[in-house]
Amino acid sequence: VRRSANYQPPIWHYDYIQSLTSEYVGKSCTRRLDKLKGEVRMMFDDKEVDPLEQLELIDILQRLGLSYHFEDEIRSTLEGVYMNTNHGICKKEKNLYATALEFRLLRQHGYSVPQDIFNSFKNEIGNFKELHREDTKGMLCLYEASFLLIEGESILEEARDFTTRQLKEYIKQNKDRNLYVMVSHALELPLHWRMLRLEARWFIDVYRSIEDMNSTLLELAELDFNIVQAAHQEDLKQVSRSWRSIGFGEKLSFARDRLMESFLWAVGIIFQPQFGYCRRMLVKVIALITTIDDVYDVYGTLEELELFTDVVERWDTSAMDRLPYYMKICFLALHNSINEMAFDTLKEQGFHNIQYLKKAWAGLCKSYLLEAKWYYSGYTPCFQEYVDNAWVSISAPVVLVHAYFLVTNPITKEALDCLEEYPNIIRWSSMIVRLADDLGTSKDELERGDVPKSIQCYMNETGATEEDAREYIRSLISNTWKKINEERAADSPFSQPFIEIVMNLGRMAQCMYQYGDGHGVVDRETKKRILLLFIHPVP
Ligand code: F3P
Ligand code: MN
Ligand code: MN
Ligand code: MN
Ligand code: MN
Repeated sequence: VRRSANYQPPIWHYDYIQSLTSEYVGKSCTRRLDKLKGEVRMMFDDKEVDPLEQLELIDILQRLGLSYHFEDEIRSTLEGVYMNTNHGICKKEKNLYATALEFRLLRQHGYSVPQDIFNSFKNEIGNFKELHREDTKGMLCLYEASFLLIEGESILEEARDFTTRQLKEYIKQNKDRNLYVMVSHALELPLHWRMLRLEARWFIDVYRSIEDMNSTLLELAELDFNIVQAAHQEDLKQVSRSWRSIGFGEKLSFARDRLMESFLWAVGIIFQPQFGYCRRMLVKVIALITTIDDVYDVYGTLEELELFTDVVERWDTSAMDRLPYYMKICFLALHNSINEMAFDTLKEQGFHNIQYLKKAWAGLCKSYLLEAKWYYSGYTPCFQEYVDNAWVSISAPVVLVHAYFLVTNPITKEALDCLEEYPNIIRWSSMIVRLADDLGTSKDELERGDVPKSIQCYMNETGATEEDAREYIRSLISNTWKKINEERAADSPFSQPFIEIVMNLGRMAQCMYQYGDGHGVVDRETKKRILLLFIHPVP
């Protein structure tokens, strides 16, 4: 007998998606946008402004989701700041806020700034000085900065713990409305871990009510958000046409049909309008993953799954005959979709990448199969054995291998060799996706019948309670971010845009599973987010 997951049917129908329209297209829009962009550029040119104001401008542009328009200006401003502050050693000793802001922005942009610059805010016995407790703005800024730490940076760890405690105290007293909103938002998830588009949408509303806000920045942010949304709607329409022609919704009705939710993942990974092709291909990859995952986790028998895995490894349509009908549909759709993407890469870049793509898919299916075997034999692996497979079975490596080819030009031999071995940064990001997914989905998965996930493996191995196990998983996520912070500053054959994508995938997972299974359960938080990002323009 086959299991059933009783997944909700999709709530975003084809006709609805095709009917989406936006006013934010056309010449008059882009003309206004260009004018506003020009005004912001002039703000960077003003040499009279003090460096702190420059840093604040960069921070606001980033939070408003606008920084991608001003990459050159931001780079050269930070270069200047870095040089002037004696390689990151800040002279403004007394101002915690300015020091923390400078530290965060410089590290974000790849400068090496030592954690020691925060020593001057500590007392003789090495604790953060109590006098800073009342400086909530400074506390908040230090809190956000502390998440750019790498392993072993104990000053930043202390800073994170200290500021977390102070900010929690502040929340209880609730003084200034705007600051309260910022603080509680930050405590929920730090800026460094947040999905960019949702953060931009949230911050536009916050910024609007800030007393000394700059109306040019606000207008630009609103307009740009809506223009980007219009571009996203076009991507969505295109990809929904191709998803409908694949027809999984009809033929594989046991599986989740999650085009719109897959689109949310893709936008979390890369949102800039000029990357439409990359976005659309990633949506397809993620929607395919979602279906095939259900074939393994829910519907297929072990015998069928062995056959399917073998066919994917061979990547050969002539091996399909032995598959049941639903798996033929599934494999041929996968094979054709991925080969089509490989063809596009060959055409555009002169490079044939199918061996890399199919290897990634075969790796995913093998990891799925191992989990299925564990399930049917009632086996509970120890925690390490579980995660050694689970960072692959979460599918993040497949997504990232595709993403690499979709954003890289030229493709280099060096990067390919590195990609084949799955470099650390891909492993860490995948680990975050896996752990976040387990926190959000394992309860339902176990109820419907699935392998024990990280929480259960840890409990089984250590005898911990579920709450303790969850706390442990959360601390692992936190630690894994430190490793990512370290890797992304290290020498690497990958481009900055690709490294951003790798981090964004981790961020997107923490967003998707923030309140439970946001990918499987479609009508709660995820629906609200989709409305906010893709359907309703900023008023
Ligand atoms: C395979 C799935 C997901 C994970 C998706 C991850 C992406 C797109 C990077 C949604 F569709 O969830 P699920 O909880 O069933 O994965 P699992 O590996 O636990 O079966
Ligand atoms: Mn699953
Ligand atoms: Mn699975
Ligand atoms: Mn073939
Ligand atoms: Mn799961």
